[in-house]
Amino acid sequence: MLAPVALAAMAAAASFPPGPTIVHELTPTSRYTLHMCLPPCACPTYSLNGPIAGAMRLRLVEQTPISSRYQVAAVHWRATVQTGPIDMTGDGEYLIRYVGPAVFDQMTLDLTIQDLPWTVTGGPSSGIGEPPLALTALAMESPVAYCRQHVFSIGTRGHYLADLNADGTIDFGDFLEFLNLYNAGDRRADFNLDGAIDFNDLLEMLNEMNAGP
Ligand SMILES: [Ca+2]
Ligand SMILES: [Ca+2]
Repeated sequence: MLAPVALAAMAAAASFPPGPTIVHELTPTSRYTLHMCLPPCACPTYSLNGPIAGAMRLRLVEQTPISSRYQVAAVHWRATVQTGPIDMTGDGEYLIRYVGPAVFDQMTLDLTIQDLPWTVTGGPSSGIGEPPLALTALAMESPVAYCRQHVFSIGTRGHYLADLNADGTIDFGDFLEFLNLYNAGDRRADFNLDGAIDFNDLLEMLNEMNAGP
């Protein structure tokens, strides 16, 4: 049997209305490093590195007086290193904690990189805000496994998915813009990223409008 406190926590989590989806694009200074041949491998250690680009989506899913938890979804990043492109996809969470006047943030991502699963963690970034519309100098790394390690130094710029006219808010003007994109078959109307533009995307747009801000 679940304790009353646990039940209350579940009810609170279930009833929390999710916030609007924020699309975070990596900024051009974002870098990726892949360390190879780490111990216990006996080959000479070397590193590949290069810029990394792409996007991910953040959405507020839980808020308490001392923390905000954002679901991270649709991570689609491509690093370009000396041997060519390395694609990575995944999801995770972004947590902001308030301890007195201090603010801490942490990103945890479950990524698939070259067909292998990796958990990447990092933080804090600088310039933390609510909602997080920019992440600056966020350093993340994976554990060492398969004799290698993934290291990231990223920055992002965020905007609301539904803010199609880029004025910082979500309102009827964005809905009209969505209808234009929808009718034109523009891929920006593919809100659920399934490759098709259909009624499900329209429902997503309505959900985003209800979510605010
Ligand atoms: Ca707008
Ligand atoms: Ca779609």
